[in-house]
Amino acid sequence: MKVAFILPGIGKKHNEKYLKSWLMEPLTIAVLNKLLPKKYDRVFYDDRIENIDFDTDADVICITVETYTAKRAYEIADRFRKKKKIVVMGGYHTTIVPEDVRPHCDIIIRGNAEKLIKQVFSDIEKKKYKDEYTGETCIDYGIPDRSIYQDKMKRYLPIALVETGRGCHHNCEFCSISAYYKGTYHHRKIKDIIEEIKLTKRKIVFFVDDSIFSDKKFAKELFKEVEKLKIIWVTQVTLDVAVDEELLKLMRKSGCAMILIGFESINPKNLKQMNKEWNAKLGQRDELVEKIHKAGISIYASFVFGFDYDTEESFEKNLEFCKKHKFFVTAFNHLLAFPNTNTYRRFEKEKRLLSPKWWLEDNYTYGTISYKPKLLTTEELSELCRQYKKKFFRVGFIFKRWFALIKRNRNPLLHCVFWYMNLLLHFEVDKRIGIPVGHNLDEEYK
Ligand code: B12
Ligand code: SF4
Repeated sequence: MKVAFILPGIGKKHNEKYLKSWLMEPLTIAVLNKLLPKKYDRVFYDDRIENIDFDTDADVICITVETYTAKRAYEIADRFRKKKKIVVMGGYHTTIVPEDVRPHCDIIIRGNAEKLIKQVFSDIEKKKYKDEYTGETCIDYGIPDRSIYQDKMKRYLPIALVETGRGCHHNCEFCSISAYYKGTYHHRKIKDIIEEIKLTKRKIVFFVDDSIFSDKKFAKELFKEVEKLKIIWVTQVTLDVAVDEELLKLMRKSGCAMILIGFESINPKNLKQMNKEWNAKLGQRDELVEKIHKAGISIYASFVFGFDYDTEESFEKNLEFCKKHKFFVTAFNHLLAFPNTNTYRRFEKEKRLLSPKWWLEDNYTYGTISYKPKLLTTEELSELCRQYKKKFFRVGFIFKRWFALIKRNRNPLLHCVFWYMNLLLHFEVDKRIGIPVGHNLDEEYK
């Protein structure tokens, strides 16, 4: 039996390449490749960079589905099903909104695949499979098998993606992690993580965890081991990281160069509404940021606009905050009602969803606001996000922030990352807006 793994792309504008900053190695596929029993043949198509062979001799098609890639995933699935292939779908969107995915596949996998895959494929072989399987949270896969995309490595950004754990102990209203993992957290074995990093041979590692110190004891032990590898690493954490000085010190010593922090909003009323008021209660935000900077760690500050108390002034205030702290990079994104999150349910109740299945709309493009904001119009919200991103990525401000980085951290590799990311994002602001989500990518690589 032969299996084809497919990572669907979001879409891209006609005659333009897929966004470079989205082209990271597909860790999900390496993990699934590891979990699939060795006896099966396999092939992988990365829809972001190559044509899918719809005439493949694979018997089973495994597609990973995120909300943004769902439309494209369904199109691919429908074509394979016409050819009588068995289509299996899994991933975030599948787990969170199975009813959306069900009509497009033969088997739906909800949750983690670790404890299921063997069973599913054995059932397929016996032609006695169920149409739905639910996996419990489990992250015990040993070391992911990247050999399936080794030939494509040059096309991806030169950063290794590694998981240390899954889930997050918080429950923010808008978050898909919270909808998937429901406030739980599980971590891997430290020896597997270290072995994996060594095998990737990369000097920059992105720990893709959403909250790397949900288990502090584990995190501290991990960082002591990572220190021996002499790598630089980046990750995503919550602002409370600044409260524990020992943790910060261990992070820095082990090579942590940058952390993405979801500040989301600096307005306490917004934070309360999104169930993230703990963020504001930690203490003075400015002091916490300074503590992190003082530890030599840079910040990728992530903000989301469009909450109920946001006006144009919120953008200005946020930019002031960014100017004050000269962040490494920022994201000024608009709020999105991801399906089955509490934000989605609230908007549904308040009749504010402009399109309940925005991700499937024909004319849905990246940057389109799919709900009614309270104090801004949809056009204003979209345009303000664009304008303020532009302001942040102005060349003059990039230089100012670089001078601040020189004082904070002198690692030359990090300075290369700084310029690479800032220039890339400087040029990508307008490129992102209007990307047709689910746009048929088939013809474009020929
Ligand atoms: C790394 C990452 C990125 C990277 C690269 C992503 C990539 N595809 O290569 C970058 C930074 C570029 C990125 C960008 C974006 N991302 Co992102 N990203 C992640 C992150 C942090 C890790 C993904 C990962 O590798 N996980 C590890 C793997 C092993 O876990 P997994 O995918 O869940 O797979 C397991 C199961 O779900 C299941 N499974 C998954 N697929 C399948 C398929 C089959 C057939 C089977 C059987 C099982 C199965 O089995 C696996 C093992 O148990 C996740 C959050 C997270 N922690 O997972 C967000 C996440 C996936 N991203 C998200 C979003 C929204 C985006 C953006 C749209 C953000 C934006 N506004 O621009 C873009 C879209 C880019 C794109 N799709 O091309 C959301 C998706 C939410 C949703 N409802 O779909 C997530 C969940 C983050 C969040 N906080 O909500 N992202
Ligand atoms: S802290 Fe981050 S990952 Fe955790 S629930 Fe909130 S937004 Fe999601």
